[in-house]
Amino acid sequence: MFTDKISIQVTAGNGGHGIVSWRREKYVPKGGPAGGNGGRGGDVIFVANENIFDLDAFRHIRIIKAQNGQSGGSQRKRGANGEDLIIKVPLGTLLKDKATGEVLFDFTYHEQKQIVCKGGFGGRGNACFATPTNRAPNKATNGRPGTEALIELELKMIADVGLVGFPNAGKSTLLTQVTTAKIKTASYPFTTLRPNLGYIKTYPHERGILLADIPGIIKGASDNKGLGLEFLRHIQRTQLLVFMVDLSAIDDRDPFQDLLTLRDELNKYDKSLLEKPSIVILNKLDTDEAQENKVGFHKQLKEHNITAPNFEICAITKEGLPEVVAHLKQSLQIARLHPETTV
Ligand SMILES: Nc1nc2c(ncn2[C@@H]2O[C@H](COP(=O)(O)OP(=O)(O)O)[C@@H](O)[C@H]2O)c(=O)[nH]1
Ligand SMILES: [Mg+2]
Repeated sequence: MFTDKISIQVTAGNGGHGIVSWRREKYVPKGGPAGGNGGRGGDVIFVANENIFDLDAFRHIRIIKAQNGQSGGSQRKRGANGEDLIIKVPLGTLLKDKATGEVLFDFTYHEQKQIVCKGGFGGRGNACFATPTNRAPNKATNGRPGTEALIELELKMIADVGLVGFPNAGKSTLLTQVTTAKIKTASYPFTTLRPNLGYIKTYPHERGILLADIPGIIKGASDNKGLGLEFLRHIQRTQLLVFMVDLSAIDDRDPFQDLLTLRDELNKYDKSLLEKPSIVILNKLDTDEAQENKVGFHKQLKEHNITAPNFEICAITKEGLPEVVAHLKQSLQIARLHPETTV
């Protein structure tokens, strides 16, 4: 579970001003006061929507402002109200006061509505101020400003794909290359480590794919070496695992042994992890070493009866990545249609 956060300044519309105006009609020499009232400012209303799955729509929005009410007109005409601004958010969104961190609203069901900022009342025109003793008031009031708030939207997201691999396998590079929307996350509470996340937006009203790089998966992770356990816990909730190996075998590593070690660590922590759908990514195919190692690697995959689909890529040049992303999309679509079949 990862937390995505976005800060936004929200402002409701101001009320329109009332005006001073006088009746001017043919054959009516002394026209009375006829200045209309201003319209009400629009509210900013947040509504939960079950067809939205992330905060991606807010990624580049810093300010949300509803329409102002219009000023009053002559002949007692009332100014038009500002339109309310409806903002859709995914279920599970927390709306917080940015300054205090206090949770103001918690969106839990479809179409749940909250007025977050209230539009200002319109001002009054001079027609409103006429009294028996003052039939020609030369007075109108201004509309009231809409309320404002600096808010934070917070959404917990479950990683769909867990990326496991030794340091330098190219996990961060892969995430950067496939990411279409940057998720801003908090650090883990007990460390300064930030999970390395990639989010692939598929279609506007479809859940995208959240990939989480699970650092700390090294030999001994299941004994909690290198903060392994916390990350392994994240892996349990994912739908699909990506084992990433550096086929160039720098530092005299053995890529296939790396794969076995990764699988072994997962297995030691929770046997069911290896039953999850998974793929194997062979990275750094641009290097001569990888070209040499790949034949042996495939042979050993067969010998060990590891049937997970495998992909040869070069994360740096993006070669092979479209195929990986297409596979992830397809597998997750199936997993989401049949949630009971995955762990
Ligand atoms: N030649 C080559 N180098 C790569 C490739 N992908 C990643 N690297 C390099 O490998 C190093 C480690 O990559 P990084 O993404 O930080 O690995 P991580 O530790 O698994 O996150 C970096 O210097 C990358 O530039 C690749 O496809 N080819
Ligand atoms: Mg990294």
